[in-house]
Amino acid sequence: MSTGTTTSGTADRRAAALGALAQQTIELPSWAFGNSGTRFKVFAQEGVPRDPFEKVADAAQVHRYTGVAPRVSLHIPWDKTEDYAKLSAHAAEQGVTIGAINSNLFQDDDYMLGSLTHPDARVRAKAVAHHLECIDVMRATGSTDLKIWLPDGLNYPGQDNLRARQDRLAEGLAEVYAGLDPEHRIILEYKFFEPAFYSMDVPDWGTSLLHCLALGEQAMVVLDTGHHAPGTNIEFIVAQLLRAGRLGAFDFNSRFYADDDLMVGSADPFQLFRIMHEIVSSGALAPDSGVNFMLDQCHNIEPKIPGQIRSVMNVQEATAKALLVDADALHAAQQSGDVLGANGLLMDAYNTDVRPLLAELRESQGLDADPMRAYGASGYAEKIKAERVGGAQAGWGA
Ligand code: RM4
Ligand code: MN
Repeated sequence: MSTGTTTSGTADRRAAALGALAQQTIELPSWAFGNSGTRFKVFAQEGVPRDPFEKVADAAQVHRYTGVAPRVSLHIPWDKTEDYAKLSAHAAEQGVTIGAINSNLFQDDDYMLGSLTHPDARVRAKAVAHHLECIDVMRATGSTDLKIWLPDGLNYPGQDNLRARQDRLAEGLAEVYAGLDPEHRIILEYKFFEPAFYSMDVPDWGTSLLHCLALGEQAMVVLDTGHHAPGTNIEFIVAQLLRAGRLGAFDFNSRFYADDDLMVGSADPFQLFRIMHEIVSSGALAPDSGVNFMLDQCHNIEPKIPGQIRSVMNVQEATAKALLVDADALHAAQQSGDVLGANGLLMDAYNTDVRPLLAELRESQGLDADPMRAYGASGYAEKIKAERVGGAQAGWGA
């Protein structure tokens, strides 16, 4: 225990943490339930969903055992369906709602040299039209976030004009923005490399933020934790975007090397804690803060539903630890220049075993203290393996 931390203060923080954790929500990606892999191989798993209805049903299982995952993001056209209102009603029956609608600009031959930044006006118009279609999906499903991740970029210096591409992008985004309803937002993601290797058109938070600022109040930045160069101080970016009032969402995942899309909190739980500390200490955990906490992951070799359950639990653990930071003592230590005291206070919270606290939270909500065990015992995995025979499994590109 660091000096300055009192026992009654600890009990108060624990109680406050339970209250805040009870309000936390995490959004799940529909594509996490389909087959995925690397560019070398997509491994098929038994029982994988064949359509968006089955993906939503699987996502609902994660919510059922964790109690904190009430929304599912869709990816269009991967989750294209005849009747989105029907999909939305199906989600409601399962106890979840439709979250962000993700556009897809990376699997059409027309987009080889770009989408919203393409030199050809015909291709740019097609990319804009795709987003307007996604906005229609939002209207039919009650979704409020249009998530744009742009694969656009250049492989070779001189391949296209860097500035002209930014101008085209600004124009295209403005057309999409004009199609939003008042309750809608554009959330614009950035990524430093891949699929383009010389220069991405939205490589970093600064570029995303500049476009959002130009668009207006309904445009916010998405921070995908896997989309930075190794060693990047992500919590600094979180702090900066929160200061600017433009942190719209997270795409949580873990990375060892690049955009690995591994389970959040598995590669670097301390980084996740530092991110959540910025969130908690700036009040951005509150349900009305405007920050949508989403997962963007693929479970290539592990079973998908338990992979999502584990991920949700990892986010909860990092959040709980961040909520246990003694903010007053930390502030005092920072003000007095107590370097080791301040660092010690943060580490005390990080090193706390919060699993009993989360077990208590779940039991108070009528859930099993151990969601992994409860899901395992439910028989759902066996049921979908037996039932989902035939048809085409959903997967990367399908
Ligand atoms: C991209 C990006 C997007 C996600 C796709 C599947 O790298 O992270 O958020 O929708 O992958
Ligand atoms: Mn992402």
